[in-house]
Amino acid sequence: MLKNLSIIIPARNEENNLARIIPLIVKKYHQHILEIIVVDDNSTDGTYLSAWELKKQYKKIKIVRRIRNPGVGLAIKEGIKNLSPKSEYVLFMDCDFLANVPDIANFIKKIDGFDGVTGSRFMTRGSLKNYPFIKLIANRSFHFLSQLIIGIPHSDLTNNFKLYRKNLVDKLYPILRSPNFAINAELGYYPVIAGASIGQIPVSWKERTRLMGLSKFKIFRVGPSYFLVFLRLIGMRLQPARIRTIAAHPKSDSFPPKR
Ligand SMILES: Nc1nc2c(ncn2[C@@H]2O[C@H](COP(=O)(O)OP(=O)(O)OP(=O)(O)O)[C@@H](O)[C@H]2O)c(=O)[nH]1
Ligand SMILES: [Mg+2]
Repeated sequence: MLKNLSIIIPARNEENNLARIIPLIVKKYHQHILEIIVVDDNSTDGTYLSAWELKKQYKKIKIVRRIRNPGVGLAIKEGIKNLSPKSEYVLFMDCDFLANVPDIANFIKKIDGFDGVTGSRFMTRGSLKNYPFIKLIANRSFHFLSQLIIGIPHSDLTNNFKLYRKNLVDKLYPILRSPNFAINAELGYYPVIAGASIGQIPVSWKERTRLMGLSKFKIFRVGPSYFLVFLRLIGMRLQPARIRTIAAHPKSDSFPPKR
């Protein structure tokens, strides 16, 4: 059975979603979970207090609070930095993935034989409900161009729903640069370009409702960061040795990870 699973959840103004998603996750997966790392970014609602309330009941919660420079990329990096040395697997997911909690079982089933598994909304049996049109165009263009220019066939690497072996996460950590949502593209694409084996499972995606709070994703603000990631990907493809060198981690000497 898969054990020592760490879950990293970035949370900014997610008071209500956090209080709903944590009990759902713990109820179904407690035997796999080592820790749930909630990274709050100086939320202006009760997210931080809500996390502490939850911790009274669910001891495996680890709360990380960032005070300055909010940014989901910085928050995810902070989450990685706080992983327990016992951790063997890391699940990345958003606070509003309430309907996706059952998918975690499919990630766990699939990871055997892979370095990581990503959740795809665009493969057969994956689905999207009310996905904003502009986001759809941007997402599909990114994947189309990365397939055309860089030769990466995966259908959805930018979704923050991924289960990776900790070994792989350790190697990625030093090369993650985006302070914002573009970190999701870095986390998805770098392992593939570096030659790690990444499986996909279909997942669904539902636009958050008003009751679930406001979206923090602002496409025009983060667009340039995705473009930078794309340029970095081209650089890595042209000089494959670069990612191997960059990805070298003091604790390990090879990439992709040995199992
Ligand atoms: N810690 C931290 N978390 C953030 C920040 N911005 C967003 N998040 C979290 O990142 C996750 C994704 O943010 P969302 O607003 O759901 O963005 P999205 O999924 O692209 O778009 P919608 O679902 O339509 O809102 C959620 O768990 C947010 O709470 C931030 O600045 N800091
Ligand atoms: Mg969301």
